[in-house]
Amino acid sequence: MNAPAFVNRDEIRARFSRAMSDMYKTEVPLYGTLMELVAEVNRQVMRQSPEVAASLLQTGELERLDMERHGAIRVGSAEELATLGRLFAVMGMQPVGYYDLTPAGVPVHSTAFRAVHETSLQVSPFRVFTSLLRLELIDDPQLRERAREVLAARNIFTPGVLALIERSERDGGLSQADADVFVREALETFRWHSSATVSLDTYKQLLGQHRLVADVVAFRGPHINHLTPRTLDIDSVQSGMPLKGITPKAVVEGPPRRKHPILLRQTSFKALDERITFVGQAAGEYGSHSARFGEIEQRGVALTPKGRALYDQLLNTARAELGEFPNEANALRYQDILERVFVAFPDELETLRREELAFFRYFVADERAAAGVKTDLQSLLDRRLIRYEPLVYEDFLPVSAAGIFQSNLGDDAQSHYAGSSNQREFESALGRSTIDELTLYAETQRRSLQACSEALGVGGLI
Ligand code: OOG
Ligand code: NI
Repeated sequence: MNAPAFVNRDEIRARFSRAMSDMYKTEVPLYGTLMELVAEVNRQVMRQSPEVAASLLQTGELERLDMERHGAIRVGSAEELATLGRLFAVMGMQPVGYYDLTPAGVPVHSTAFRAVHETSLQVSPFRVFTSLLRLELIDDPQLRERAREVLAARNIFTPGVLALIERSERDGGLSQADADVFVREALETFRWHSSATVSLDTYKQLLGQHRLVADVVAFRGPHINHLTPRTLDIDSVQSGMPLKGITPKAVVEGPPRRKHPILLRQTSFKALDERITFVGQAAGEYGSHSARFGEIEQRGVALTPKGRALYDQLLNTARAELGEFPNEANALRYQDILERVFVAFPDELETLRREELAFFRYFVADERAAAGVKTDLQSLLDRRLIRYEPLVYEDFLPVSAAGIFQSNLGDDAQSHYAGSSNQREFESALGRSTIDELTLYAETQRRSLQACSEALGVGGLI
């Protein structure tokens, strides 16, 4: 008997990401508008900056750019998180990183499910920022208990998807036919529902605790709350948004504009106010809820621990000088401060590399045998036998994520929580540990050097 032919997990993820995008386009038409704007700006950058186009071609990012996006969801219990982890594993997505949002007044902690190897990321870089609500931070014990009950009574997965997760775990993969059904059924978990699972009264109490508590507890499932395309020039998209009738948040999150982008810059537009039917409402009676919004991101080079420490230090300096949360009124001042402070972060690729501030991928530039050449990396670079390109950052930033949450929750949502960061608790809910993203970047860099080493027949590059 032949071994069963399983669909590659990367292929399932690519299909799922496409299906998710199609669903969200019909649910939130503004997302389609944003996609068009991003595609326009990206085409323009490619036309105007041949060096950017050449670099993206070398790393393979050019091919993945049009399908590149991340989504975000929020779940309410350990069981939901653990099952989601298993669902994402069917598509080759693993939990990378731990983000604690409580210091920023958002009662969740999070991880990002994504592919971890550069060849898988090349097939589909789809990521989902996934947050677990920290119910223990609800200070009213009665309401906390009520929220727990409501969450315990819901099932966010279809029986079909649960069966296929089990099958994939048991057999080691899914057949073509099963993969098709899996994508269709998995999508149901992320769908928007215009009816709540609680009364308007309970909803308002939950809202009184925190808008996020209401968003997670009052609905049938963890609706995808945004889907974010990747742009090559976020400032152009930011200024182009009003022309398309979209109002962006005042401040682009992350580092300032630079010649060589680092990490991640993000901007978003306000959540939509959507009509909701609550339990017990008469026909024709409605309330509303806002959760879903739009976001754009620009990705730059991944930083080493040393580079990341410098980024965090400079961001803190800029924020301290601003003296308050960035907002509409201080946006221009914040941008000035940020640009001035970040002058201390080198903006030449060779400096970033030599000072080990960022990760790179190395490529053979010339196949000629390296006979007689000293085989250390610097000599090979100097003789242009090897070249390098920035390794793109695949993850998220906690301060930026907090800013994205805040801008969509309104300023009234800036609560203060005494609870401490609790990665161990998050991982015990998830049922496994999260992967350290820095290790992944270091491995990709090392593999690229290894490949050069083998192709040129020289040792000692790593
Ligand atoms: C997630 C917000 C964080 C990002 O891109 O940093 C995020 C959420 O609102 O659920 O998506
Ligand atoms: Ni996002």
